[in-house]
Amino acid sequence: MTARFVSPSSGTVVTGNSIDVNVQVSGFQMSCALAGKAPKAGFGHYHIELDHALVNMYCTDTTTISLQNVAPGQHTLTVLPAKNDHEEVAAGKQDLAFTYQPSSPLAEIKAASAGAPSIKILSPKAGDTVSGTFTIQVAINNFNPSCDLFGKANLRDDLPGLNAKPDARPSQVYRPPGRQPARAPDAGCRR
Ligand SMILES: [Cu+2]
Repeated sequence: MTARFVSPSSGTVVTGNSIDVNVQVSGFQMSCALAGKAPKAGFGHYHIELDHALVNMYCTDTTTISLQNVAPGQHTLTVLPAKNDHEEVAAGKQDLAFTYQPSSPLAEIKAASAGAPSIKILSPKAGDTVSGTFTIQVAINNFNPSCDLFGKANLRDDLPGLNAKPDARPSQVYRPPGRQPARAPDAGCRR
């Protein structure tokens, strides 16, 4: 199993606040439907890391990586093939260096003082019968889900110096799953 960046090319200078990547895999077929299931020869997905911290899993050739809370300078993107159970196949990975030189940097998202984080499954209910693909609805308490912060440093509310007021920017406001535009592996947060 291998995964390679088709684009961007190594050493690219990124002036926008996200990176569009195009990945080509070989030796397996991509399937997010099989993610989290038992490994099956010939199937899997790939992971992307930013500076060796996992951003997410992917099953399509193209995706976009947010540079929210990323400092200007040199960084590394890594693409790694993964089996259905998320075991990475290190022999098939590729590292790519890039420089982030934002022309209009994003405002940093800071820690919000929010109390003890928790999450609860609202649907399905215990004992419900489900089949095929089904929707999970959750209630989130005391944290702001953010896909843009995947793979970035943790924002802690237990360090007084980092405390800030909860920010109501759209990227941080939780939308119930019913209002999500499309189902995606990372649909549990808002871009
Ligand atoms: Cu995975």
